[in-house]
Amino acid sequence: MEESLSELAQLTNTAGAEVAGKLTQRLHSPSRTHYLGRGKLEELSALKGSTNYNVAIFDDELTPLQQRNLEDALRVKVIDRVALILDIFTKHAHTHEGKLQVELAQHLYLLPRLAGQWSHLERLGGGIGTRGPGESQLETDRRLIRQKIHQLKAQIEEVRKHRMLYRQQRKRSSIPVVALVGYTNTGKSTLLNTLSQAEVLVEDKLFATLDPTTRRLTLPDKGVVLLSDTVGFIRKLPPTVINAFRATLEELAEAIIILHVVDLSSHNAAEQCQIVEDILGDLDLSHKPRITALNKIDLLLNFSKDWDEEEATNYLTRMASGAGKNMVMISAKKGWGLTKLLKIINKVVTEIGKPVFEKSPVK
Ligand SMILES: Nc1nc2c(ncn2[C@@H]2O[C@H](COP(=O)(O)OP(=O)(O)OP(=O)(O)O)[C@@H](O)[C@H]2O)c(=O)[nH]1
Ligand SMILES: [Mg+2]
Repeated sequence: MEESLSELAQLTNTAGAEVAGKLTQRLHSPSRTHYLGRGKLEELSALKGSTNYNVAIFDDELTPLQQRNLEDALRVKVIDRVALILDIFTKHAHTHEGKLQVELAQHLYLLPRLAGQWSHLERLGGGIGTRGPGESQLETDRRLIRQKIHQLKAQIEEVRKHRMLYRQQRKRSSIPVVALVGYTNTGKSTLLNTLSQAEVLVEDKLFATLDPTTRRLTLPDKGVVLLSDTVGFIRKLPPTVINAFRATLEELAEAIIILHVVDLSSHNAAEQCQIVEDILGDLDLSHKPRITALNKIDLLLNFSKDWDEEEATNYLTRMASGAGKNMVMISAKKGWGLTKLLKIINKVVTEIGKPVFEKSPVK
């Protein structure tokens, strides 16, 4: 929970807000009506006096009922983790495709939530034989949103077709694609930059990259592969949101190798790996040949910390497994371990099939 919350704080900063404080509660299950228990809710409300917060962000998906009740009780804007992530997505989407996908994700998120927005008006309408203004408004809103979703899907379908053509072209030129995947902020774009001297935006922010970028990479045996960078993964991202990014994620399906970038300096590295594994499984990509790059090893050398036995053992076990097959420790920032990484990519490409020697004209 602590880790999830500190990640939520990072997301909050990335979205441009400042964390005024945090509050947690151990509950058997969240309250159906208010998410928090009554005492906690009062505590949170009282905190407004000392911290002056004007938004409350919850680390779980809230139901429309919970959100509305919380807003009534706290008199501030209440959002949940998914809404926060969508907000960041909106800020970071730059291409036509990226924007369409984010807009679709937002509308898919909004649709089931609309139900709550007008129900207080419905209550006022009495509901017996009368169609309150709220209800018809709700129907209109729902219809508009469904129409919009329909439109966006059609537009994204166009983009997909275009991409498919482009992919077919690439296939004909038979340049293998290596796809970078990993938890957000692990250093995928940095690695792409260092390896290809490309200028992809690198930021110490979550979801710096939303739009896929592809660069050409020459291997030690002079073979050529395309290295593609795409959206990072994160915990608690609902399937509807992941689905909205299908066009982008389809790039992964075409890759012959998945290059998984892990932030080894993160104390959550193991859990982040598991989340990435799960999402790869959902996307039906678990079977793809895999290379694991354990990144940010430069940070491991100088961070001091009071280790306890369990932490130390877990950590060292993780490091030791780095000696395994197709796994390499790197520092994308410092350029460490990249020769070995390129050798491994070369080896796996050769194992899979024909290495490509000719330099074909590719964007
Ligand atoms: N010290 C150190 N920092 C690194 C290394 N690789 C990346 N970083 C830093 O980690 C942060 C995130 O790097 P990005 O390359 O943007 O990460 P990403 O995986 O592309 O992140 P998203 O696009 O947000 O999913 C940046 O501040 C980088 O400078 C490394 O090897 N060592
Ligand atoms: Mg990136």
